[in-house]
Amino acid sequence: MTDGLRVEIDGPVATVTLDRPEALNALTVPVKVALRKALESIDADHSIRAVILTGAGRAFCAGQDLAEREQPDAAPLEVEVRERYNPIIRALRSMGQPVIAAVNGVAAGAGASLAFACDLRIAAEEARFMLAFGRIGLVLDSGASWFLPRLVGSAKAAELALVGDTVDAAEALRIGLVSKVVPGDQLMEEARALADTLAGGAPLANALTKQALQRAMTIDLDEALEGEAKLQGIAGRSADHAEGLAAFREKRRPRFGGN
Ligand code: T3D
Repeated sequence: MTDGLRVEIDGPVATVTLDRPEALNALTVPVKVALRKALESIDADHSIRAVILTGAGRAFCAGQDLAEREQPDAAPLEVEVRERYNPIIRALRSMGQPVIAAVNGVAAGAGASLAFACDLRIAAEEARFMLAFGRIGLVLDSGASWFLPRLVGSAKAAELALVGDTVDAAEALRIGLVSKVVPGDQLMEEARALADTLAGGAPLANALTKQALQRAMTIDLDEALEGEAKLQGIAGRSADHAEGLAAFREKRRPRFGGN
């Protein structure tokens, strides 16, 4: 536990909450350090099988804390991005568990990037996305330039990044930025139900599926086909696959052990 970040583990689901509601969960150095550590420690804990990332109060995350940025001892932007933001994005992508962004309110700047880096995004009706970088004379960072065209296509990505319009939840659903929109008071319940479904799946297969989907974004069909064959070989040798087959045969729910 750190000021500004809460991690709650309930059975196989970890909920990571950005928790500075008075500043719309803007990201300070201590929060970034704690978030990276939390993600790395969740990745190493094989009892955790799904993760929810959300924000306390009315915002998901307003991006970099701009008051901190103006402090005389703030690290140069390039250093901050390379050493503090990028490792968080890499941790989100490489962790074995699927990560759901439960976007409860505004996601701006690097806050939007955090949501984009998650495997799944569901949003409250009050949620909105803002590529706020340009408004303060900055460029996309924390993976936004990579994720956005892949999520919504290059034309829409250019419009969002350059014009900087705010995308409300309904539009986010329409353009494929989120996969579901629910009333705000149902968001965490929905996120938990989704996390439970993911947690009931085979952990190794989930981790390998994550790998396959990420790799597919940068390779051609032949490489993807070969990659799938290799990953299927690994999954096929797992005890979870044997358990899945046994459960099917015995007409019961599988009990995956994660190996
Ligand atoms: O290290 C680096 O700098 C590199 C990394 C850069 C990546 C980035 O994330 S750049 C983008 C940074 N974020 C922004 O530019 C967004 C700034 N915030 C806003 O534009 C607005 O707050 C929102 C549109 C997100 C929400 O507007 P609204 O009207 O709903 O709320 P508000 O009144 O503006 O904010 C409420 C409080 O949160 C307010 O504090 P106060 O006056 O009540 O004491 C406001 O100052 C604070 N707050 C909001 N965003 C930030 C923040 N405090 C610090 N940093 C913020 N980013």
